[in-house]
Amino acid sequence: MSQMGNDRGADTVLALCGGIGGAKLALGLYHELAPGQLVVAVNTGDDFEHLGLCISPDLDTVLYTLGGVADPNRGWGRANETWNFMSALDELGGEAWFQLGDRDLAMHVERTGYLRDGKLLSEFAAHAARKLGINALILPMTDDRLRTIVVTNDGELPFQRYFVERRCAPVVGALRFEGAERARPVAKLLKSLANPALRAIVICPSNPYLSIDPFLAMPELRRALSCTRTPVIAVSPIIGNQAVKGPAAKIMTELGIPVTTQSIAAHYRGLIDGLVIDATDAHEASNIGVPTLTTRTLMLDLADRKRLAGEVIAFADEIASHDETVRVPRSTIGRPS
Ligand code: FO1
Repeated sequence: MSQMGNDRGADTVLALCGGIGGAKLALGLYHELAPGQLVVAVNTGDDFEHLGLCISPDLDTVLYTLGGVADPNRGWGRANETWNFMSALDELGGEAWFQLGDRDLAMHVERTGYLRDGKLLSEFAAHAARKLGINALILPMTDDRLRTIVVTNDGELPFQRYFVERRCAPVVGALRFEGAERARPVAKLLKSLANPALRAIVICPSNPYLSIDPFLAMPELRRALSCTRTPVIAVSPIIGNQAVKGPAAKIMTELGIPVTTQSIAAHYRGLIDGLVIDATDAHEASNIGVPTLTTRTLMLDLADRKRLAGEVIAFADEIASHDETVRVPRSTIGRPS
């Protein structure tokens, strides 16, 4: 199906997304918006080369989720998967720590072929989205090489070695985003951000340190986010001092950051116009420092995803409707560089 609707600009919503939590809200936005009105930019810091294949886990999670073929239990990979390749690889003593299902393999083989032919990751994403019948613009955040490196008490680990092979066990001291200084956001992402008619920018409830910071580590993207007058709304991935899924709370603790929604707001300070927090954390709302929407942010089913997406868009519209003279352009506020 056509992805051309996204060039219209008006009523378009841009979601910055990484991982499973992000894909859930992206799916809600996809259902709530008219066809062609959603642009999803996806973290590529988790990408890696494995068994000779180019793997883009977060991109695939978004493609499979919006394409309706994601495994509902794992959140990553495809539904109705079989694992014959992995079993055979394991028998041969191959590297079986990263699970590649038989169906999922097709995505990696096709992508690897595209990239070997000199095509771009963004071209492959558009092709895969079209083949999966997705009527939204799905963009890797960059076509350049940017890799998340986790600095741990056990040395520096490429992201998937930390996340999957080591099951997030090593203690995190810092995160590095190799290549970020030189990486350029894909042109369609910059175009989307520069569009004065863009309705909202949603930072999905993805891990801020692992999934969203790779975006912000690209100087051009951070600058573009700083300059936009479109409302930027983040959804907190922390509920009641715990991460909904994944290692966010563990990493925050190891980095000496209190596991609160206030910390999430502080992390995005100067970048966001509003934060969406869970009702469990309502007591923190008065100390957030930006307008706050308190609601149920846990997304257990499609109805939850759609409802939260609708509320996030309405919250952005409300912020946009405030007198422009009252809204302080964020580019004039001190921002972390
Ligand atoms: N996550 C795991 O915990 N174990 C795996 O073996 C694994 C394999 C995998 C293969 C393809 C893919 O697209 C995702 C996969 N994931 C796996 C998920 C992935 O590591 C994470 O969801 C993200 O990188 C973090 O957002």
